[in-house]
Amino acid sequence: MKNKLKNKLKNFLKFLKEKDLYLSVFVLTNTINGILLRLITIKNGLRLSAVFVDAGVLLIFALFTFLIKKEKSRKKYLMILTSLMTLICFANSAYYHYYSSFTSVSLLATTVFVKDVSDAVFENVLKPIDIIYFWQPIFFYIYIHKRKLNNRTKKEEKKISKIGVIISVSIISIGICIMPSNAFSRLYKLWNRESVVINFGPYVYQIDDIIQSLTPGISSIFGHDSAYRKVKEYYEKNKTLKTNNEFTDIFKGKNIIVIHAESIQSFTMNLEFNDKEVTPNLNKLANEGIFFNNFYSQVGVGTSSDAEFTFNTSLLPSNRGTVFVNYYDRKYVTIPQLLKEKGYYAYSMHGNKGDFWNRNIMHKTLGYDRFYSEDSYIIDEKIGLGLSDKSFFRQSIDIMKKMKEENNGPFYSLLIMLSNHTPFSDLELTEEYPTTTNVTINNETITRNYINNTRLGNYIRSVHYADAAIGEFVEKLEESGLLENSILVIYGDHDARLDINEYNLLYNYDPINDKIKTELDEGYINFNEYEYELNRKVPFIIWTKEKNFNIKINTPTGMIDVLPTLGNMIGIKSKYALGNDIMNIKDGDNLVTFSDGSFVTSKIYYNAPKGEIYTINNDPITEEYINLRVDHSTELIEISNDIIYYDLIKELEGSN
Ligand code: GP9
Ligand code: MN
Repeated sequence: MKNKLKNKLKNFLKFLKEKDLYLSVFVLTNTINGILLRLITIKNGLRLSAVFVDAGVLLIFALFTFLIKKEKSRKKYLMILTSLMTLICFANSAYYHYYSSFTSVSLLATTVFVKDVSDAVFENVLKPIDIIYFWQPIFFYIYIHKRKLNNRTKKEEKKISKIGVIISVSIISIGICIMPSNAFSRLYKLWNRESVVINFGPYVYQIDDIIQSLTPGISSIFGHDSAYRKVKEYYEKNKTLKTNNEFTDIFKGKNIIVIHAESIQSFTMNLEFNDKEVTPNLNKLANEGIFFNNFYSQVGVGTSSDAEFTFNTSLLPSNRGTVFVNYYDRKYVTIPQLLKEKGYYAYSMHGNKGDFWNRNIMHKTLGYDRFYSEDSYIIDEKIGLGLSDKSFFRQSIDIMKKMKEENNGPFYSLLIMLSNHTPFSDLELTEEYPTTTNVTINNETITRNYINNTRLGNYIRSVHYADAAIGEFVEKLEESGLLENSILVIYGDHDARLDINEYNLLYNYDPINDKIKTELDEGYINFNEYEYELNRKVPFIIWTKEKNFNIKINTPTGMIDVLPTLGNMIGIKSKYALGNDIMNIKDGDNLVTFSDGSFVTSKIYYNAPKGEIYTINNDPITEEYINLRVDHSTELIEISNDIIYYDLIKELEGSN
């Protein structure tokens, strides 16, 4: 038996060498592309399980060639197949560079937004390296061009197919055996896409994604009951009694003006060029107000819209599609709704098209009484994606005054900024802010222009513009009396997705010698991939002209904590909130979970796909500390996703 199998295998390999090598070439070259994709994106190319699964699945696809009779059709089939595989690699590679996640067909509905930000896409998303995968179809075409592909008898082909299937099943089985134990649950749940690509490779990932995206009906029937039980139990177990603290109700009944600050990262608040701050206005508001210094946005692929969603609901964004586009018709408990129960009038303003991110519809779901979009503004000055922030704020003041006159009671207004959107290159209209540094060498002052015209340099100038726009807006609010009895809340919606190498220029430039420091130089900062993650912080500021707080909160805080924290100050509470009131956290440690299961606390950054830990301070870390948080992060993601996917708040409300 053993010898028989051995002989069969031998014969098979001989066959391949002689005539059917094109099947192996197909498998091998596409497997190489799978490795390349993992190397270029997650920097984890050689995980053997993925190599085996890739090769096994590709071999099965390749064997289908034998079902086709005509030589020409066989070539066509293989070329179509190989082009599809290449496209999967290319699309995922390009997508990953922008979203740090893998693409999904459930996002086809959002491609309309990608079209709108196409400038940004072409400038920043497509990197030259992304076209590397196209070597494969070119090579493969040349390779099979003059080859005969049906030079065997039917019997021989049958034999090869049989052995091929045995080989394929065997290597896939080996691949599965050497995977970590949670790999299968991740394949099924698909919220940790990176982990699926690491373990199963891109081709199985994409098939999995297509199946799961196209069969929501089927999976919702299967998963609903257990999801409902799990979510109900979670809230019963975690029923938090309202804990009052010194911030409880301090802003009760005040008007609330929220600024959604596009792509502003906190590190810009610590920068100066030639003694001029990049963000003097934000810095002033942060110093006078309550400033969350260690605040992270927790967006998924829905970026701006996810930030809005988590801010308003204290739920995490969806891992299957985006809430604004795919789950706009669900029931959520939100800040505007809770305020409206207290007599507030809630409205939102944005200088871009109303259907971008499906806001026209989703803002109603979130509870805004009105949404003023591009149509309500005169586009008299354009920057980047549309109306400039300065003009937007100027015109919004008029809307706000009108709203105040027309409606009694306090108001809740949201202003969504736009100008500081990638690619940050439309700077003719932005205020002159030279990102140069002067150094004195031998009594001579020399101006170093090292950062100008880099993407980081453009970003800094663009942030400076956005900050100036906020400054002007606060002045106008004051002039028009809108600051009376009001609080101002500012949040950065997500990071700017700058390349890690750009930061090297920022943190390791040596102006004296006009060069980038290396590890051997004194003062070199090792800005590694984890420092990069920690640096993705965005500002969160609560300010009122009526009181100087001068409070800086260093506790790690996530967008999910906004509703409980701000809610405690303004007198509202959602029983479905998954975040914490940061002011109740006494030991200064909090868990900020990102949608792929990674998290940050005051002690560690945990990278879920890779299972790696980066320690932030020198506090001793126990296994228990990590495991508890890994479990809780998984729980938060699952509860959030189940609520969104199965519309569970509606049911839970109904059952109360
Ligand atoms: C578009 C704006 C940008 O209206 O909110 O969205 P983003 O690309 O940042 O998700
Ligand atoms: Mn945004």
